[in-house]
Amino acid sequence: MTDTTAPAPLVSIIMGSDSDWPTMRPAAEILDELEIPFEADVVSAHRTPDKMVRFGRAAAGRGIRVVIAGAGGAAHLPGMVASLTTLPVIGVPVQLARLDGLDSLLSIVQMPAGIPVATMAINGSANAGLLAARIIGSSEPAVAERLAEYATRLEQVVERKAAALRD
Ligand code: RP5
Repeated sequence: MTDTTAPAPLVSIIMGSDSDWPTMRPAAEILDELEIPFEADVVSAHRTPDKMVRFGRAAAGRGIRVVIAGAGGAAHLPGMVASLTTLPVIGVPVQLARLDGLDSLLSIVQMPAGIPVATMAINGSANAGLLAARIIGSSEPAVAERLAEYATRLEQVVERKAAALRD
């Protein structure tokens, strides 16, 4: 049954295959931690092209503010979705067994002028979650505040580790 009390998602995490989920999960974990409602689904540029077009055209109207799109190999999903919406699209190159993810990175990063995709590092989905949060935080002070707290916690972890090293 659909939970009608759940807040509407602001971020959509899509990926070319369910096999991408372990790589994309850190984006979901970051958004959870920052209390940003999100949704996650498999949308394939090649295997479910009609679904991709429907998704891209409807996302903004459904209240989505940022799309995070992960794909591996011939990774056309982020660029194709960016061509179907004016929402910011963050691409995550997923590393597959061959070519070390370089194929995914290059096929996402080399967009033609006019259709931007913010490309993360290979398997860099945690930063995709953080970038999505920053985009939302630029107009929502509560999210910006949680991002500042996240940065402070990160700093404390690094300092604790450095102290342990010195002891
Ligand atoms: C891409 O093909 C997906 O994004 C995935 O990274 C890759 C392999 O998909 P599976 O064969 O594991 O479903 O479209």
